[in-house]
Amino acid sequence: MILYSFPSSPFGCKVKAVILVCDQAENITIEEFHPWQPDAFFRELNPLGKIPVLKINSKEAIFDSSVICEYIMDKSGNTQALMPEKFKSLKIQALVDGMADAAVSMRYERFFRPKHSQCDDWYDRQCLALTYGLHYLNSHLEITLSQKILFENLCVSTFLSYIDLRFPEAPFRKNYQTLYCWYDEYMQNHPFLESTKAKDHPIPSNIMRLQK
Ligand SMILES: N[C@@H](CCC(=O)N[C@@H](CS)C(=O)NCC(=O)O)C(=O)O
Repeated sequence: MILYSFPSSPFGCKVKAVILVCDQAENITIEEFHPWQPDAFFRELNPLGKIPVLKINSKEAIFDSSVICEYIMDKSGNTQALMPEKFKSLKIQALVDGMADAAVSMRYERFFRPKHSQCDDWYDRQCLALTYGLHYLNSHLEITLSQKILFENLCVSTFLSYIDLRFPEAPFRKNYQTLYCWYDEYMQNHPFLESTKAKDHPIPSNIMRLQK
């Protein structure tokens, strides 16, 4: 199987953590693909043009990250172990994916959109989703997260690595200390997850640029 992803993608990092924990690294090759590259072949796999995508055989590919994670957990027989309280896990995933949508959108707004057409109101609205989400996790930590290898914990840890990477100046570590203490302890307890952190990576030169 081939996973198309990019090292900085928070959604891709979540899938990579599940691949590792489910011991599937030998069965899945990771291919770097930036979603803003010319994409005729890629749209055949995912009409939405988004990463991550898991090509499971010569004809079939699955997306999005939530479906890919369930597919890997299911096929490797790990669903019950990683999601003993399935709807709790899925709720946290929905929250974190929504925050990741907001954070990626903020990044695109500032990085891909030309300065003169950037919209501060749009950016601020995405930032609200991100900060309310962080606040929710920070104040419900006892009932949402633990130090165990569970799907919801992997969703949050990989997402926070993306926030550290892309918003290093933001006051999130200062404002949500309970959450970040949990995160730092989690990474210390599970050093093998270091490789699942979001990483900066040179962007291919042939990506599409927004002109207007
Ligand atoms: N709901 C999707 C979101 C994936 C997503 O937004 N990926 C970003 C990269 S981190 C992307 O491919 N963006 C390209 C685009 O929006 O056109 C998932 O969970 O897989």
